[in-house]
Amino acid sequence: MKTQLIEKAYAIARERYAEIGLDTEKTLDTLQRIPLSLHCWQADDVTGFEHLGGSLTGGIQATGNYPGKARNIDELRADLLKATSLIPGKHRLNLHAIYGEFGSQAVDRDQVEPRHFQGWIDWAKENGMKLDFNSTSFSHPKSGDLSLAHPDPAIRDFWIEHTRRCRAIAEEMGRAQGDPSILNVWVHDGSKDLTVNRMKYRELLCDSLDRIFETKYTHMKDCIESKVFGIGLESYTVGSNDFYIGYGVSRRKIVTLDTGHFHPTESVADKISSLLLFLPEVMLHVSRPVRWDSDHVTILNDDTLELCREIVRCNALDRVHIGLDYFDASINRIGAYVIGSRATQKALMLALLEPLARLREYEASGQGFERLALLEESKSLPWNAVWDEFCLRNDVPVGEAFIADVQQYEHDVTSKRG
Ligand code: RNT
Ligand code: ZN
Repeated sequence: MKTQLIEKAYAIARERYAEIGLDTEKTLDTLQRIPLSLHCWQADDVTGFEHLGGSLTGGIQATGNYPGKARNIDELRADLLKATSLIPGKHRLNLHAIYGEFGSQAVDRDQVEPRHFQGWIDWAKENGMKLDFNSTSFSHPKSGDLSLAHPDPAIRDFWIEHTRRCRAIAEEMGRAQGDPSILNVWVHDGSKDLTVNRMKYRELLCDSLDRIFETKYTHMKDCIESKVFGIGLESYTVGSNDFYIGYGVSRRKIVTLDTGHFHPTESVADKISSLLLFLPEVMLHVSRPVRWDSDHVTILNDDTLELCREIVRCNALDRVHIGLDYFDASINRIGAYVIGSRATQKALMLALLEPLARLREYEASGQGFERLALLEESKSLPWNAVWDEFCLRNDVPVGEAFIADVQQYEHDVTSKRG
């Protein structure tokens, strides 16, 4: 698209928004300062760099066999840089414990150390990125249906040790980057069939977490992620939403809301204000649930939009951390990063361009028709011209132009991978 045309459209959009009391320059500025935490695991279908040779377990699945997945750390880094070159703004990188630099060594989960992530810390610094982190309880011989809630003390202790070490790694990342690294703890623990001891496993999980969180750190933040069910673990999830809200509020831990981890008609957006009343911060895993799968590529749909609107309406952009979490192995993986990230940013932009003051006046004076009418009309205000301007100013492709860049990279790089 011609630069001139983008700027012309933006100038008109700016005037149009000014008419309803919105300053698009302010919107551009705000969006510029919202980092997404890009999940490292879209590039390689959640494989990681351990040398255990097992498959993906823990009730999650990356379906599809599109060629070109990243096979090692260098390929993963190259793919991430390609993706971020097509996404406007500065973003964070969310690593999982299985993505350490283990060399040719088999480093078991209870042996991970900050030094295995020093390369990432250096690389992130070089590329102006900050790191977040995740413990990995799945894809391991010691993780059957249970990990932190395992009744066998040896297995439970193993996972407690792993998670403790992950906190120490996140602390080191946070210290090095001068900004807290957020450590997300998600465990798949659950049961395929009816369980008659729901309480027991929850007690074990609660105790494990208390032991994990014993050490106080200052350069990292803890968050805990619930789930509704996993594949093969359909009847019971130890770490349910209720469990983690209770745990988070009583222990002052950040609750992670993964948009794919709730019943299909439940609104995740509606949870933001409730959580923020009782906890200082919230972490998000923005995803797209489709039937049984919680991890399709994020798109600009009503769910994503409503989620972002709620963050803005709660005036909570500085209290909500926005991470992405999906893994699609059926399409170009770099393209998947770009689509999901840009969709989330578009949703944030739309949310920022809501004529909130006017809507709230209507609401306060009981003008229901006026509120609904303005909500509807604001959907078709020229926000896309503001979005294009945002891309232009960030020197990334405008509109669908990124498709060609992804194709080019596929032609030059990923298609040559075995
Ligand atoms: C799984 C959770 C979890 C994972 C990552 C890989 O259902 O969403 O966040 O996706 O840890
Ligand atoms: Zn998640």
